[in-house]
Amino acid sequence: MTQSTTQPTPADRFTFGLWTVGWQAQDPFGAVTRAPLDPVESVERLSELGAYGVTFHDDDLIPFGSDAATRDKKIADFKAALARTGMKVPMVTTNLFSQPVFKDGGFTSNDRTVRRYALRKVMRNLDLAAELGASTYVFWGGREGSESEAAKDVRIALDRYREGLDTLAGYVKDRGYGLRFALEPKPNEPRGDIILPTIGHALAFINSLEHADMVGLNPEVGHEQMAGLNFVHGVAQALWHGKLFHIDLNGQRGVKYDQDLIFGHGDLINAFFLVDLLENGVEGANSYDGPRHFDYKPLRTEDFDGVWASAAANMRTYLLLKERALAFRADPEVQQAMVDAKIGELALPTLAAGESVEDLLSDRSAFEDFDAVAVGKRGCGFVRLNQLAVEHLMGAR
Ligand SMILES: [Mn+2]
Repeated sequence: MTQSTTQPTPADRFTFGLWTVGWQAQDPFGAVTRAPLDPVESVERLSELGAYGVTFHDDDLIPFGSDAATRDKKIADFKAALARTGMKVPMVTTNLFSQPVFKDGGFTSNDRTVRRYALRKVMRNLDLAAELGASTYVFWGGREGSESEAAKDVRIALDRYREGLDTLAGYVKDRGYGLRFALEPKPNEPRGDIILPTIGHALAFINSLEHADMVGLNPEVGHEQMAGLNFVHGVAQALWHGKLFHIDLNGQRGVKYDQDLIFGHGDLINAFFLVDLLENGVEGANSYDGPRHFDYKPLRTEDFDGVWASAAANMRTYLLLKERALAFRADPEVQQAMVDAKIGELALPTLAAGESVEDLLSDRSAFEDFDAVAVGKRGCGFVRLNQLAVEHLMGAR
C-alpha cells in the first residue's frame, strides 16, 4: 500500500460535523472532559488533515440565545476561515433537541407554540445554509417521539411531521434555494422511541410528502445497527429508490446505546461492504456521489491530540477500505468465485424479453421437467466468496 492512496485530499470529499470534533464529551454519567473548540479552529485543523468541508447545526456555530451582533460575528469569522482554507459547507442542519423547549420534539411537540417556534428556527437556518452554498439540509428528529404510547398519537404526530416538512420544502422552493432535504432515521435515544425509526419507515413517509421529489435520506451507520439492521442493505435500498441524498459514517458495536465510534471501529466487515457499495456500485444502479460525512464522537477518554487522531482515523480507514474493496473486485479468483456464485445472473430478468405469463406457463423446463430436488442440492458458493472478501479486508491477499 502506498502512502498516497490513504492520504486524504479534498477530492475524497470527506466532511465532518462541527459537533463531532467539537464534542466536549459530557455523557449522562459525567461532566465534560474537553474544553470547547472554536469552529474556526475545527475548520483549520480539518482542512490541514485533508478534509473537504464541515457541516453544522445552527447552535454549533451560533450559541443558542446569541444576540444579533454575536451572531453576525460568529458567521463572519466562520466564513473567513472557509475562505482561507477553501473548505466547503455541503450540508447544514438544525438543533431541535438540546434546549428544554424541545423536550417533546420540534415538529411533533404536542405544544403548538413549540411547533411554530421550531419552524421559524429552521427557516432562519435555511437562509444561512443557502447563503453558505449548502446543497443538503438534514432533519434528525431525535426528540420527535415519546416514552409512552399514552403521550402521543403517532398517526397525528406524522400529520404534523408532514405538515412541517411540506411547509419548509415550500419555503425552500419559494425562495429558490438549491437545497434538498435529507431525513435521518434513528430508532431511539434520546427519546424512548423516535418517530421514523429506520430507513424503511422514512422511505415510506417520504412518499406521502407534498414535495417528495426534494426529500431523501441521510442514513447513519450506527442508527440502523442500533436496531439490529444491516446498514449496507438499508443504504442499497435507499440508492435503489434514488433517495440516498447524504450519509453519516461512524461505527457501532451491536444493539446498544448510540456509540458514534470512528468509522470502521464497529462492524468492520459491514463497513468494508459499505465502502464497496459506495465506491463500486453495481453498473446501472443508482450511485452516490455526495460527501463522505463523518458523524462520530471522539472517545471521552481522549485529549485534543486524540480528537485530531480520531478525525484522521475516520478518513484513513475509509481510504484503506476503498483500496481493499478495489483489490477485492480486481482479484481474478474473486471474479471466478462471483461467476460460480451466479452474482451476475441476478441481473438477468426472470422472464425473457417479450415472454408472457402464458409463455412461462407453457415452458415445461420451468416447472414440469425442472428438477427442484437436484437444484436444491447445489451449493451456492457464498462461503468462498465471503472468505475472499475477509482475506482482502485483512490484507491477507
Ligand atoms: Mn449516532
